[in-house]
Amino acid sequence: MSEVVTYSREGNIGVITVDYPPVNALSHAVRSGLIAALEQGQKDSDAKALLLVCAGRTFIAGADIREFGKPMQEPGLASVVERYENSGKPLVAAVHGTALGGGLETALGCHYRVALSSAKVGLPEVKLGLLPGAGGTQRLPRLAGAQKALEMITTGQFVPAKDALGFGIVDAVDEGKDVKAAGMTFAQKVVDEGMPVRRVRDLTDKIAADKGRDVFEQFRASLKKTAHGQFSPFKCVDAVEAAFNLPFPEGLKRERELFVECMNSPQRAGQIHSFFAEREASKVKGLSKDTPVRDVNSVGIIGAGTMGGGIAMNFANVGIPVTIVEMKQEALDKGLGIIRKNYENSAKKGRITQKQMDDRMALITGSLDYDDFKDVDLVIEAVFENMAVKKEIFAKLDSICKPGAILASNTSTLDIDEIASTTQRPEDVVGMHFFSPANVMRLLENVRGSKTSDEVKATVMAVAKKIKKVGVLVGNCHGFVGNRMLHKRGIEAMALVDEGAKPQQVDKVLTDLGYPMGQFAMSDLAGIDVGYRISEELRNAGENVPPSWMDKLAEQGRLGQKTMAGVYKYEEGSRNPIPDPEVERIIEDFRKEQGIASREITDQEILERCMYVMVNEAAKILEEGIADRALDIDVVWIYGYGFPAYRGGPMFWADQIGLDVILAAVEKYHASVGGEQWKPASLLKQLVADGRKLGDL
Ligand code: T1G
Repeated sequence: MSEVVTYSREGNIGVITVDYPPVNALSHAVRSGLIAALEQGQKDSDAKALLLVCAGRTFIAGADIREFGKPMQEPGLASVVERYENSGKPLVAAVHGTALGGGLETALGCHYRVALSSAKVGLPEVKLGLLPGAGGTQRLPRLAGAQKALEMITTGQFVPAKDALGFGIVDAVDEGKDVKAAGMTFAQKVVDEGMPVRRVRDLTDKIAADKGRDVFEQFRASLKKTAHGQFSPFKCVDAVEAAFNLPFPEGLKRERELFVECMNSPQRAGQIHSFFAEREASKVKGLSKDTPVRDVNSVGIIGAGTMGGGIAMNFANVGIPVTIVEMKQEALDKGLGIIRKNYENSAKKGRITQKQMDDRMALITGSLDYDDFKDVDLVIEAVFENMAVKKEIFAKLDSICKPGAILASNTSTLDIDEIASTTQRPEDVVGMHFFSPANVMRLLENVRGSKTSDEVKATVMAVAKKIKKVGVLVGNCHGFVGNRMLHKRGIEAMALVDEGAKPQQVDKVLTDLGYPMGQFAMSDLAGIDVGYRISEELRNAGENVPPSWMDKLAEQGRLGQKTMAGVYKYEEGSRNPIPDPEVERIIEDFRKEQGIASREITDQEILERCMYVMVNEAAKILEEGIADRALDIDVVWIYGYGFPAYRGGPMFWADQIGLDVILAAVEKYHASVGGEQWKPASLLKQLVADGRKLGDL
């Protein structure tokens, strides 16, 4: 008998129990154990019905992703599910936690499903570049119909038990906390009432109702906008459509063909890398998992601007009280008003209830007095990027906050050690770099200073998890990891336009790669005045910052979306960037002023110069120890800048391109332009020489 799946009988119910921590994933051992336990249950003449239940935190959460890419060992999951569905005895699945992917598919192979009200179900394979490959695309529509099946399978959404009941996916919801008791009660009911073996594959009413509808074309059209460049979402639609066009056995075959196409796609490799990278990044290299973590039960925020307000919402959303301090009542009122507006918008869209909004607003207190920070566990400074101002603030915090309070800065580029130097507690000072909009973007770039203690590092990583962010711990340098690489890309993007490319050509190369928006559309979103002010400050400080056509835009008041004109123009109420001939004229005049003869520039050159310069900079970041692993950089770019998860992140993508190819290009550009920008990273050269990958780091 397998030790991960056991069979026992209680009364006249045979109980099949899966116990394979952490999430009962369907490893080979579990699949084999499921077959063995089913066979025992079939032979057990005293068992009049069978119950499938899981130990631990959740019902089966899916196929064992760690097995992907390795030779599949029989029995495959689809055959396990088929054996369960063909059981001569009624089979009940009792679901708790998250029944996902192959887990839900296994439950759909059973004849009845009961779920705890706290449970959720889903088919999130699409998030791994796959599709449900064990009958989910054929069975779910037979219970929930075409529309709901397509929604669930193309988005991978988790559906709460009560909704699943309404959709027909589960047959009963139990308000208790004991999933086995819930399962036993339902199984006993099946026996006592003589309820039949009811195979999902035989259900036809939902298929008949939706046959011939054009819902599939509608989904394909909408996916063209939302799943730009992705492969598996479209295959999901094809698979579900087969349930309506083919008999069940042929539909299963069609699902299998499409699943194999997805499994063989480079996008599957990228998405699974992203899945594990996100989890690995939360385990800081060299930081013991037993490092003590301080309690963070109250938070102070300095600055009620866009960032401060967004940061505050993250804490209120998880029930942590927040005090926001501003200098002036007017700024405070404005900031609190924006928070309220954000919550009202979410409530209007049904994302939160009015009560949730009221509870969250009640957790946020405005103040003009720093003394209100004296008892908080964590303070996050979110004022504008000026070192002198930040140093003054931290000196003040140091004198007010209690011992053990963590003092964090949301700075996006500035030196954490210099900020910490104004306090008597540098070990309690850290960077917590949120990404705008802070209540939406999932990345939290935690920046360790040279004196930041392990406890504080562990605490801010735990805070990231608590506020549902993806935390990455990085080292202290100008721009840390994300913005340091972005800065290099920005230099190349600007140079490419100087040399003859149009802004929209550069942006299209980046959006075709899968970014949600290009370099210049991003400038318009952030505001061109932000970069202009920084350049002017540097020039006034005597730095040599060359003039740029972007400055001309700022000087003409073309600041981006907020003035409906920047690099692009915008129609009233629209964020859609429209190329503007006026800007092309400004750029042409600038080229003439600078004596630049413009030339045709290929998309390939744009891709190489925008992306390879970042890969080279990332190699420098790794060799300097600013990032511990290549996967940390992948996570920063996926969750901070929208780099497509289906390409695995810039490091995973570079390994797929080939570091030798990238190094040759870097050396070519270095030969033509020289300087630091393209100086080949020693690490890159070493990896190529050793035949290793960035992913090996
Ligand atoms: N396989 C292997 N390991 C998994 C796993 C899986 N499916 N899911 C989670 N883990 C590990 C994870 O790496 C971590 O490990 C630990 O469990 C806790 O996870 C045929 C082909 C279930 C909602 O896509 O969404 O079925 O770091 O930190 O935040 O059609 O994990 O502790 O060593 O995420 O509480 C479909 C993926 C697979 C579900 C729990 N299923 N997992 O979240 O914990 S494809 C999925 C999740 C499939 C079939 C197809 C989440 C979770 P470690 P965690 P969590």
